[in-house]
Amino acid sequence: MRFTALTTVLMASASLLVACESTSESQANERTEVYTPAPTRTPTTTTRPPATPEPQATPTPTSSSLSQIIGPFRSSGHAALDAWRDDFAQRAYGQGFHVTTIRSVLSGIEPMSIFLESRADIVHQSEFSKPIWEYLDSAVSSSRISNGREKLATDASLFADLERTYGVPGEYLTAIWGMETSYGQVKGDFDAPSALSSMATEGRRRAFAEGELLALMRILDRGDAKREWLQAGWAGAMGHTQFMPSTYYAYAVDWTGDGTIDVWNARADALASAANYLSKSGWRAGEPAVREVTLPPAFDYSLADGEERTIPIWGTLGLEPVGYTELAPGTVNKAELWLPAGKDGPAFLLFTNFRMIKTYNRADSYALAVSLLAENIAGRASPSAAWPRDIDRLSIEEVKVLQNQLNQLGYNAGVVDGIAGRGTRKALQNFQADRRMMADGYPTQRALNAVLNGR
Ligand SMILES: [Ca+2]
Repeated sequence: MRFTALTTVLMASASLLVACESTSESQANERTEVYTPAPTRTPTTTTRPPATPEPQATPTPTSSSLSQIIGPFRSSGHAALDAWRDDFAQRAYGQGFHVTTIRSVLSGIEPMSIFLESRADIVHQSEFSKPIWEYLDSAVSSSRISNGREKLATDASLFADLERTYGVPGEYLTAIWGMETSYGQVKGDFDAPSALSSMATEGRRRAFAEGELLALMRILDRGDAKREWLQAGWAGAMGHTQFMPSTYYAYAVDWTGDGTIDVWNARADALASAANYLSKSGWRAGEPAVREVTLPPAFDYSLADGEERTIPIWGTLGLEPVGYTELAPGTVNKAELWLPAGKDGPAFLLFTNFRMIKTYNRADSYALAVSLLAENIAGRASPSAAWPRDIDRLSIEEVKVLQNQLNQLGYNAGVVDGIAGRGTRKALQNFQADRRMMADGYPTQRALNAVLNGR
């Protein structure tokens, strides 16, 4: 989701979501609400001025008098969390937040073991060891597609209004909703202040977590939400479309017009907020995110190199659209060719809107899942080409060997982490191209052998 630091959390958040989804059906607790169409309404919060904390009337108090003003807090039972809270509360006060706001956010926090007994790395690694087709099998499952079609039909007038206002089609909003929370079934029932406070106490992402806690204070000061609503996934992402507090503060809107932005229970508020966020990030109305293509025989796979080229160039190179009459709508200028599973799998042109989805979560696999889910929800079966499920993939340890060897040979595969991301694939492609090999950059046993023999 969105910008820099947040994306990392959401990558982790999405991976946990995927990892947990099969066991989380019992969390289903979606409230039903009636959506009343309001075609001419502008969301009310877009015009509301940002709440700036009012300066405190008193001169800067000393540290001991500060703790008298703010505290004391009742112990959370975790000494490090308590110590961090005392310090952070004083700093929040120094930034001008009211004591009542600070106490509202921080009083009832509880330690969360996922941060304070560090288990997050295990979750992180399991996603990246999965081939993309296994990730897509669960992310774009047939049940998620059929549920998405149902949601799109049920709220047809809402989605039409949102597309008119923000330019984002209903199938994409539905797909993000499905990816983030399985259409509101798995929103997370952690207390957001507890999650972010535990993250801050753990320390590695303290500045980020504290920034998100300050955003929660601003949200309460502005009157958008109530303290007891602030439930989140384990990493602090909130509601139907899993907004981090700072994203909520900057982009969430009150579509229902009741004066609150209830992304937890009012799906119309949450979906409008996601649409507003994508729109403000630069979503291009009338354009897709991806389009599947076929490549001609003897294609130069080194052209799938992350570089954008114009649509006419791709046409000249022999790319053909799959399921459409043209490679891209006329308004599209440039696209990147991506072969997620190398030459033997589906090929896609990626457009600007693919990058917009990556503001939600910067993983290419996530953006592809949203795009394919959207296509399928809209009734267009995609992809049409099969994934190379029997290909001789590399284990995490073998990818490390590949990365290390590429680095030694002078191809910059980056950090040796066992994750074959864009950097590793580009390095492998350059190695292959220099030796006039088929240069798709997909890390197979054959590719590893070539690199090991290529010194
Ligand atoms: Ca509302």
